[in-house]
Amino acid sequence: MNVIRRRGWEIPERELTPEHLFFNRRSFLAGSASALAVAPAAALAQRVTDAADLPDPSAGLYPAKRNEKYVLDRPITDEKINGSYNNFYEFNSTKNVAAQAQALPIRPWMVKIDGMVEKPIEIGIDELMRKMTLEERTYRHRCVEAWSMAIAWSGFPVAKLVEFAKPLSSAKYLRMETFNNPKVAPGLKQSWYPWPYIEGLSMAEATNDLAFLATGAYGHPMAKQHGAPLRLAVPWKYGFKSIKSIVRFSFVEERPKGMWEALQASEYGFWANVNPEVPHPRWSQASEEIIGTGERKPTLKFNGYGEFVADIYKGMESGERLWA
Ligand SMILES: Nc1nc2c(c(=O)[nH]1)N[C@H]1C(S)=C(S)[C@@H](COP(=O)(O)O)O[C@H]1N2
Ligand SMILES: [Mo]
Repeated sequence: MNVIRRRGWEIPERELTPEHLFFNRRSFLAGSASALAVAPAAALAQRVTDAADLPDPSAGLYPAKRNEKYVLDRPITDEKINGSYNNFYEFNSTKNVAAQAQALPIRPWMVKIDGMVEKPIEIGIDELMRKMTLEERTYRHRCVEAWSMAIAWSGFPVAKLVEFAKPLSSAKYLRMETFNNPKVAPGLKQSWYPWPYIEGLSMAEATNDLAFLATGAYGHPMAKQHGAPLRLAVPWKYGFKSIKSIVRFSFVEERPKGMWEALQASEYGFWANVNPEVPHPRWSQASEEIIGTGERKPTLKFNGYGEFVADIYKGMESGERLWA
């Protein structure tokens, strides 16, 4: 195993339970015996430089005007802290993934919109952004691992993408897919994960105003480790629902199976809203540690966003499993 130096603010091991906690001991052992996706430092530094040489054509769009409707009950997490404590399993399954993630080329970046739509298209990220008005929103996110962060995203509501895509009325779900290039992201070679990363929303969830597609954070284009150039932000759901680096949106009739659900359906269900009263099968969800502060707070139902989203789930409580 690689030894990772722990920063002072990092959550003590005993309080943190990784999502991927070894579903299959044999594949875990196979993984640690292999290179486990850690590139030699020199090669990594070279790739970071190469990627940094390309100017981001969208830089001029930031900072976007803040939408004051979404207010925080805590300060925004320091950018450095937030940018060095991430989950991005395509690169590796530690929180120390930022340097490796710089290898992801984000231009050109084509986004497919297909399935049950009037006309399937493929569109470059910059053209897509030109069709949208960017706004800034401050959101809190809560990972199922029991840590949380607050961030100022820039982007546009998922509802605007839906409007642009013109889905047929028979479409019931929005299925999203992350890039899948093992040459760039070595975690994708770990064949026991059901790649590519998939996530889904019901149309009611997707068209709720809180469902957001982020292109930027902290007043500039989003850092690659946060899922540049386009990631989902659904703050009332556990972190694993907020798919990063999206390349495809498909409008479908059948409920999509997300990557985590495909891996372990009993722990990571389709609906998976935040509920502190329903423990994960292996640990409590009652409280969370705010990264960078050492502070623990009680977790709120729907992560505190019930006033915006609870209605979506009315009447489903008995028939559907709404929690992770
Ligand atoms: N493609 C992809 N998206 C992903 C993940 C991932 O491994 N791959 N991890 C998820 C999980 S478990 C969390 S908690 C959030 C973390 O987002 P952050 O690193 O920006 O805080 O991203 C989510 N989106
Ligand atoms: Mo997560």
